[in-house]
Amino acid sequence: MTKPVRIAVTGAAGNIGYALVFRLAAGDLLGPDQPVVLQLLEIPQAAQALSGVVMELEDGAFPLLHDVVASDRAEVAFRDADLAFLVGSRPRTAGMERKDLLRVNAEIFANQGRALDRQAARDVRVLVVGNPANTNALIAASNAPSLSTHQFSSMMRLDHNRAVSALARKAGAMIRDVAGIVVFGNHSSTQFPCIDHATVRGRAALELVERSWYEKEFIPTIQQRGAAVIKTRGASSAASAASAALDHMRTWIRGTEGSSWTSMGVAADGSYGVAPGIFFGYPVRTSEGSYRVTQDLKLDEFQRARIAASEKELREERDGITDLLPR
Ligand code: NAX
Repeated sequence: MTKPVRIAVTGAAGNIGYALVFRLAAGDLLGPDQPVVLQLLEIPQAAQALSGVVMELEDGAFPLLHDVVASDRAEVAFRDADLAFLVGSRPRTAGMERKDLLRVNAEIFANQGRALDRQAARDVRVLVVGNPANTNALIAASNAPSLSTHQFSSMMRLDHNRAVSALARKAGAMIRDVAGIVVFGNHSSTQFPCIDHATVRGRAALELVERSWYEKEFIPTIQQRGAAVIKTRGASSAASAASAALDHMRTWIRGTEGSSWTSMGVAADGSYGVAPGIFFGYPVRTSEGSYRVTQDLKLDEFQRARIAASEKELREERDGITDLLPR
């Protein structure tokens, strides 16, 4: 039998975790011939809820689900993990400042980085979803010195998918007709969803939609989409976030196939004028678990200003947690 792939999911009893684990068990990430072991991490207060998720996974009778491990210890959940989805984090509670939230979550991701360093498969691929995702990815990677920073990434794919879908709807096209979108920067309201290089059925997107729609409607709508979902649904994005997490990991493993690039939060390397030291949403091409920042895009003043604004925010986030960055 094919050796199962070990997939760790943190925050597995939360909203996104609950949407994600059943799709992983059903083979939506690795296909119908690849068995999986799910290694689920929760905090002790959510242990009972996690037991309920495990019961439902059993009741799903998923042929590909070889085993399920449930734990409140990162060392157990990350043991020999080939892939890790770091979803679990603390939500903001009443009276909590953004910087307090950053701090609480920074400590979680520092611990999880250390546990991955000790326990995970040496070629593990780690996707950070829990917010602030880019800075949490930086912290986890920095606390895992025996792994490469290139084994860590943060999720911009939900923003990317939102942008692709909004452009397709505006242009009266199908999702598959849209290429060349990138979401630069932070997974926050400073992000820059860029269609300057996008095409729809091979034609430049900006020949099909008005510039004013792009600047005044599209960009703010994508930046604020998470808040709009909360307002409308009464709960934050969960199924679409889980779906984007699968898309992100699948593209990373399988590759972008020469077509276009995707958006991933990865270690800044000077590309597009963003100095190292933060995780930044970039256009990347992927192949078999590696990625390369696409260098081909020409930036004008409009694009550069938006990239700089998001970079500034990420540097400020970093300034709040520098003591948790050992390398
Ligand atoms: P929930 O609050 O429903 O679930 C989070 C779960 O994580 C809870 O069950 C909690 O017990 C668990 N948890 C907390 N600390 C933990 C720890 N130290 N180890 C393991 N588990 C822990 O949130 P949910 O809606 O699932 O969202 C999860 C995270 O994704 C949040 O930080 C959220 O802001 C973030 N998001 C990121 C997105 C992105 O595009 N990068 C989009 C969606 C989402 O907003």
